[in-house]
Amino acid sequence: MPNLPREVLLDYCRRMLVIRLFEEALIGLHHEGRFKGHYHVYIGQEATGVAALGCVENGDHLFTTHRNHGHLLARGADPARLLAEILGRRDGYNKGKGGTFHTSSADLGFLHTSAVVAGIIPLATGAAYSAKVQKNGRIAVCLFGDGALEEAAAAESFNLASLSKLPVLYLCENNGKYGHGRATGAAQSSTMAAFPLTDLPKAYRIPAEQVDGTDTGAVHALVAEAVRRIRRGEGPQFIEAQTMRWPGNEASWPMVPAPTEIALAWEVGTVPEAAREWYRHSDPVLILIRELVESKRATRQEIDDVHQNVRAQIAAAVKFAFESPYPDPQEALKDVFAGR
Ligand SMILES: Cc1ncc(C[n+]2csc(CCOP(=O)(O)OP(=O)(O)O)c2C)c(N)n1
Ligand SMILES: [Mg+2]
Repeated sequence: MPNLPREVLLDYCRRMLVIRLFEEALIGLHHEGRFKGHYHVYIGQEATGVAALGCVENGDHLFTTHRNHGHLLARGADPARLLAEILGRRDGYNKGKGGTFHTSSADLGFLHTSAVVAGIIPLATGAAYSAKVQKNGRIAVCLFGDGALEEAAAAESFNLASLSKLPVLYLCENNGKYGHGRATGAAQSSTMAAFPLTDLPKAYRIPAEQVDGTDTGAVHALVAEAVRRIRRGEGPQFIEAQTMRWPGNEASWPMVPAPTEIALAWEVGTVPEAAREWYRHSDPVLILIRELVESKRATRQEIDDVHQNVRAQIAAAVKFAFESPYPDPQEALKDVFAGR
């Protein structure tokens, strides 16, 4: 059970439910044909984003990827403005110009979000360099997928960060860990010759640890310690958070096998047979809920109340986002860097 105050755990649980219900709503809207285009959801990785980003401070520089919705929401993004951005509407975080792949918010610490795999790793390293030169006490946190390690940009960044002892946390979300019954440890979702993935940063003398990315308490403890080391001037740290693939992501367009209900923490009979194993053993939201109730830190009623509030918040976000107008075409070249 996470060694954290009850209020923190309940807040983490709420944030994780915001992410889960936001993503489920998004998938539903897409299936109804209410918006077009590709998008990636953070379902199954909520414990990593929420617990890790609970360890940073305002002013730290955060960088994320194509799978960014959960990271922004973990840091307190308004679901209504985030959805408006994904729909390309005027009230979105970037006035509808960033979309699902590039939503950023400097106020929340996210200086840049890029769907270019590994594109943010050099940028986060540069932000860490700037913080070191300016001695402003800030750190950079770079959240990326296991696939990003295949890119040369990752290796170059690790080298520079290690040589210059830069204040940066590289948080690799390996969402391809093999499930029960398969050859654990045989391969990752990415095609890396290095195994385990932590061998790569270790070759550059960057301390690297693995953690169960579905375990809120374990992620929090490890990230908090890494952040302490970085702030003490010990240089870059690397964490690989491992999660199982969410069954809804098996197809190229995500499907929701079963909408998340609190009751699923105890009984998964309503979930299609093929997906039950994930809901029983690998769903970070249900794992935390089970832990909270079984350790008597929260009652089922309290969790149900949080769930209902989040459900209402997401319904209001959907209404807000669809009511937000598309930007005026004359605004297209405003706030963009592209020159003529
Ligand atoms: C440089 C680059 N190459 C290829 C792609 C296409 N692409 C989008 S997501 C993705 C997989 C990334 O895997 P990973 O980093 O593990 O993230 P995950 O989707 O598993 O969270 C790829 C190859 C891209 N966006 N950028
Ligand atoms: Mg991956």
